[in-house]
Amino acid sequence: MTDAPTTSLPASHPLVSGRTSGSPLVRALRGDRPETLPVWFMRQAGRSLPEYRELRVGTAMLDACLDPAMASEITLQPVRRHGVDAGIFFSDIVVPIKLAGVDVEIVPGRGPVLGSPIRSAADVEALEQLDPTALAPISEAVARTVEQLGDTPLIGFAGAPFTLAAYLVEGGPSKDHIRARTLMHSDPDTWSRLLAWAADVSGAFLRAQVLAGASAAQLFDSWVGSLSRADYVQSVAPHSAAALAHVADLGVPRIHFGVGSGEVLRDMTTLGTGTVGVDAVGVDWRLPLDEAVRRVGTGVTVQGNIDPAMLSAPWEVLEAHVRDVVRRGGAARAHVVNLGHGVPPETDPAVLTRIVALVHELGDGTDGAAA
Ligand code: 1CP
Repeated sequence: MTDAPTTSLPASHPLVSGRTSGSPLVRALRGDRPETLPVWFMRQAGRSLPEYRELRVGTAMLDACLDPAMASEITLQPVRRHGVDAGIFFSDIVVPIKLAGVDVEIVPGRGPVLGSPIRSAADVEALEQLDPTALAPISEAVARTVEQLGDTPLIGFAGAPFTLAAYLVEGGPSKDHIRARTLMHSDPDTWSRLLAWAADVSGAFLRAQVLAGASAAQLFDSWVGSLSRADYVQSVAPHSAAALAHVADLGVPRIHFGVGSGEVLRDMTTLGTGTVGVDAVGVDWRLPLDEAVRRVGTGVTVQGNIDPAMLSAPWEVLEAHVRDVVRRGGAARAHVVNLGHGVPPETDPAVLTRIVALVHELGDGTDGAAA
């Protein structure tokens, strides 16, 4: 195992007190191969669980995120049910934007929608800084959750500046993020100031979660796949690096995930610099993990990449796929098993529980048993 990095976390933090520092997730993120592979699922907290749907009745999504008792309970539900190796904090990438005063709601069946999109230099100028005291409900929810999780680590997360900008500029979900990419080229100065603002807001959100007890931090750049490599390196990666820099002094393992990221996977690993800049890189379902390792090298842990579409396939088909993912992940220094993107809402939760049991039977993933 690599040495624990230096940290300015409080002594009571689970990574420092030792509660989570020896967990399979943290060990794998730091480059070790624990006896059993860690597994968790993006979007494990949410719509696939009946207990989630029941609890959410009558509460709007962002209100649920800002209610510490409810956010904590929703975070814990999949950990109890599936026996996954980590909780992911129940929140949303637009929560810190809302706390900074932006008029945004999450519309059921659609996603984040803004009252008015941010498109001009004046719009960006008018954005306010996030008052750190506004993050109190987040810190409280994380602290409550970590208390209940015991030795199981909690993953904190935030949206990467580009993915946030895709919502801010478009005003809601969009297919190819055309308006956002146009702004990047037509007004690079406004673009850069918008992404710098988003990096600060996301970075503060991430830092609050880690200080309150999260043992890992994941940056979601879900829409990075719509960018060319040149645009990513020049106009996006430095801002993602700035967002992650908010937790650099804390020594918490950092995961960088994107969808459709094959062209930029190496740059997501280096954050646009010459050397590895994160502990783990999340890979979507399009790229086999051994090919991902060929692209990013063995200086970083890989996370992924069960195809979410396989969750509704017959078990024999899914099982063979999971075994193949684990076998290919054997090429990496370490592997955190996950999906290639989030759990689809219609997924049968029993299937997720079964995957966890299977992965835990496959040992450290390198003994060929998975073949
Ligand atoms: O009513 C509901 O249940 C709303 C559905 C929902 C949920 C459960 C949304 C709206 N957000 C969430 C929670 C959420 N969002 C989590 C919780 C923890 C977990 O993973 O279990 C996380 C990590 C996110 C992050 C998030 N929000 C991302 C990045 C991850 C990803 O899936 O790519 C993105 C892109 C969003 C925006 C968003 N929020 C909600 C939706 C439906 C969307 C996507 C909309 C679109 O397609 O553009």
